Amino acid sequence: MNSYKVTTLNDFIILKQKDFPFAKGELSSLLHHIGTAAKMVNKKISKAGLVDIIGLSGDVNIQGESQQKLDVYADEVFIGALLSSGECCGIATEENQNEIVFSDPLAENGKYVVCIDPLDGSSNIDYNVSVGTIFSIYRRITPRGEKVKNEDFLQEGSKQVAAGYIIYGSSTMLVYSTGFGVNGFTLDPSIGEFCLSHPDIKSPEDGHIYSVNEGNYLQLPQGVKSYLKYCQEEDEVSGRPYTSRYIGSLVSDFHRNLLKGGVFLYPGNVNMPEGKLRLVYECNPIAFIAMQAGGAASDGVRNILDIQPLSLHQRSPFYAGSKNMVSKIESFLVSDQPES
Ligand code: AHM
Ligand code: MG
Repeated sequence: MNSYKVTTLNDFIILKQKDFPFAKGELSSLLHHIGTAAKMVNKKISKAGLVDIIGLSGDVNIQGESQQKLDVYADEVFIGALLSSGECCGIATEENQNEIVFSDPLAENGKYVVCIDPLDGSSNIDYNVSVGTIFSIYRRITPRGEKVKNEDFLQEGSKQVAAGYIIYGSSTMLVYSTGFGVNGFTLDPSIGEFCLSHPDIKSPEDGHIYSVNEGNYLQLPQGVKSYLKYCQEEDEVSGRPYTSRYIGSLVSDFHRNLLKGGVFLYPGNVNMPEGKLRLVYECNPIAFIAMQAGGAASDGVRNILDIQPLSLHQRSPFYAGSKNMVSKIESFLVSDQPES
């Protein structure tokens, strides 16, 4: 085999398009633009300690959280890239209260809407912790030629046409799925291309890692507390105690568990009954990837992808990763349900 054989993200997107005889290349173009924006954001992040870009921008986003300068930059880059793709008629981002409806004549006709968290985990960026971008692509509901509406962005996760994430880590990776498995691409900085490095990712059905912010322990539901005790108990057969790993950056925590086997938990707690993570920007795309890789994602009771979002910034308890581990958590949470 030729060791110089490389499949770039763009080669791969074109190759996959051939599997769909009626595809017109619109989704391919959209994914291509996301890849380009990711490279721009990556470049800026890699210089974060060198230029005056880390730290707060002074603005506060609609959820009352301080915006980092890089949040603002990433938000603008992804919006610009999607607008110029001509295939996207609107975008909802975690940094903006309302959806952004593109009024450019080309974009207005675009077939897709995108929901995106442009820079997740950015509160850690001053400390050189890995961060990520998380995205979802949906087919618009309103007819082409009309302006898209809020309901175009409030579709169940099961309607996602594609989803993925970019992890700006020790290397930068783009992982995505169009509903036919999951593939991962690593950015080769020497050629400036994402290259296929993790074809057809499959998540182990079981794992030995649990990832949760244990600082919230006292506020957690009893079922989650019992599950954590189960993870810590000794049992040779199932390989417990499990290992606890928590970076506090969803994409990084999820990505590690996806490859090694494990589960990520962000339960509701006394102070935040629905937890912290946003259904539309964070839970749905990560759940899509988890399931496409053979894993699972739940709010403790329901498959995340079956939840009808009611508002753009809605939060949801979130449990995602290896299939058997997610089922186990659900079995612990049954006892927390009020009797009917
Ligand atoms: P953000 O969207 O404001 O960056 O917050 C989301 C991040 C996730 O990446 C991470 O899983 C979680 O917040 C960590 O929260 P906590 O610090 O409460 O453990
Ligand atoms: Mg986020």
